[in-house]
Amino acid sequence: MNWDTVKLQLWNMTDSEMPIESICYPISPGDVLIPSPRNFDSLIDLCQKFHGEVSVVTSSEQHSKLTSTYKDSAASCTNPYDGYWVGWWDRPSEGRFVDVNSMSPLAPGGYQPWFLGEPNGREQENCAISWTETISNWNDARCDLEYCGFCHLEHAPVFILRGTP
Ligand SMILES: [Ca+2]
Ligand SMILES: [Ca+2]
Repeated sequence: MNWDTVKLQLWNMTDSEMPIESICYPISPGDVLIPSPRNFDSLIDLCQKFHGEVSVVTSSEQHSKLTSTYKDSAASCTNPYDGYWVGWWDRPSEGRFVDVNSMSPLAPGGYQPWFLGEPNGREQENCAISWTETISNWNDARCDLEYCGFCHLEHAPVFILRGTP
């Protein structure tokens, strides 16, 4: 059969226009959870592909919000470890945690709720995560471990397929 010339006829069908929102919907801009674990470099790459950047936690309000979003989606994150990337690292300069996007250090009095004794990983652990289960404090973890993370998107070119009614 030559599919270029074939004619198909559909019976008992009606066509109708439907609003795109009924089929899929855009994710709101802001801190968008990437619900699959990946290492920190891979999260940076992915956020850039979405024309955004890694979300950097800078306040307790934002921290609570992201933690609850993460917990709501923890099943789809299937993290091998508890926690999510919070956007601070000391890879460029050991012991000096900076915002991964701007490379700015934490302002005096800024929000960075390390767990007691953390950060403790010296050159081995350079990327900060927030735990979420029994405590929500931060830990410096190895950057090559896989955690879920968030991208900060001004525009959200990500759609969730909703299925047709
Ligand atoms: Ca370190
Ligand atoms: Ca640590």
